[in-house]
Amino acid sequence: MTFLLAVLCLLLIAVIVIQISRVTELASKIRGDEEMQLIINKRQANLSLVFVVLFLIGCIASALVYKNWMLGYGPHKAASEHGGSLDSMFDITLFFTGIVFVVTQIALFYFAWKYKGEKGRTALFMSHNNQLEIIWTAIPAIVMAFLVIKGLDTWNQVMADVDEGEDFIEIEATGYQFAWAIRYPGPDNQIGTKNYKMITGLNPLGQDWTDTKNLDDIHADKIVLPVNKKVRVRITSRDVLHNFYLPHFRVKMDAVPGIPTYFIFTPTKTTAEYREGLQKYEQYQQPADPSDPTGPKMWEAFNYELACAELCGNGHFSMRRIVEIVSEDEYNAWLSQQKSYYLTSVRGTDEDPNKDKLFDFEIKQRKQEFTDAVEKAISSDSIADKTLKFNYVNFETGAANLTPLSQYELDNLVEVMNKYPNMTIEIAGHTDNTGDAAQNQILSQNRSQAVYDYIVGKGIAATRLRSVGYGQDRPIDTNDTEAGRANNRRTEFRILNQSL
Ligand SMILES: [Cu+2]
Repeated sequence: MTFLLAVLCLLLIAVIVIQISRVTELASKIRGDEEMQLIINKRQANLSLVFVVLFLIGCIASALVYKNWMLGYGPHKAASEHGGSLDSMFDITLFFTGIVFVVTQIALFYFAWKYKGEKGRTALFMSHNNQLEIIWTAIPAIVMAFLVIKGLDTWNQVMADVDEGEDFIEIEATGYQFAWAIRYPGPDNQIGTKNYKMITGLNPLGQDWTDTKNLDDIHADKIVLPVNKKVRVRITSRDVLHNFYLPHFRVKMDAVPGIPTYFIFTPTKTTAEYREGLQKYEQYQQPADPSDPTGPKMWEAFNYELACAELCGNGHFSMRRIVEIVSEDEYNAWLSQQKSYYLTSVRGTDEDPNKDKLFDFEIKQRKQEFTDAVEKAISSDSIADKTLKFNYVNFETGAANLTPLSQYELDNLVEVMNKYPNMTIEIAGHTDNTGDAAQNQILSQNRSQAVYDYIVGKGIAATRLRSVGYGQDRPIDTNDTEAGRANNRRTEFRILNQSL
């Protein structure tokens, strides 16, 4: 309906314009061309005066109406330490260019009106005027020099790198089509090295897993930072040009494949504080989602955001990421929940170069788990609870040779048996149902014997343990799936007796 009305209006305006031009044509026939031209000159000259007045009023009015939506004004004062200096630079430039803008617009249309074509008026011939040329060269030169020098000074302050020994958080943002990969350094506060040649599906950034700095690095799905703490962002790209843009912090830097860039900033307002600032303005009282009038208001739904400011392809828009500025405590709480990407996604896979060794913290962690489980089994009365599975004892396929990593868990058992000198145990081997049952029986017996031998070899009296092979007779899971069969292939020990 609105569309139809708009089309009708346009049609009517077209008809009026055509009619007026016809009337003018007829009038010029009656009055003669020259006289008609003078009338048109006068009319156009007056219209240009009307135009400049309406235009300047429009400029000022729109600036006032949209002031509270624009960065740098109203509630959108910079939320970072350096942001204010960029904003004031912007304001100073706007002040000078604003003056020039208003004066030149007025002069342009005023002169068009004043020197409109009139009967008997001829153009003035002036070859040059030194004084005028000096004035219009000198004034812009002085203003420009001032703006450039002040701009350079601001630029140098904003782009300064961190000083040595300074306390800061370093994170890394890698742009790719079409998202940002955000990496935190983890507890060691150091971002690990990477190499684009190492990029795989499992290793999206090409981190070098032989570099221990990488092992605790975190891949986060948003940027969370503590307020009033200096942040250094390493900015890179994996494919095409992107641009790391945090509008509310006045942070903007190209992400260039092959050329690492950086930006340093200190957030000074938490997300909650920024929302409070918006709350004071009536523009932000509208519902954030127009189709849900009772939902959160615009100020409540506000979030800082990371955008890509380079047109990088058809999914460019989807590079938006949420940025949260929180208190130091909230930041630490969030950080402690984040998991190392290596340990959660790469550890133990074929891409893990450290597959055949255990890290100290893993040895400690597994020992803690083991002793906790044994303590629990000791204090329980049920036979089922007293049966414990070796989680990390493994054999070579089809054989009874212990893998080197099995020793850690067996050493834990030796330690427990030394702690409880009266404890006696049964070691039980189990297989899945693939292959021949009699063969499986022998294999399970040999495997439990291998564990027995290891423990006795560590000085535990042979009378305190016995080894049994149960073959495939006691599955704890289905033998129809690979996962189930893997569960059934196991070595267990059962606490027969202990004196505390
Ligand atoms: Cu992009």
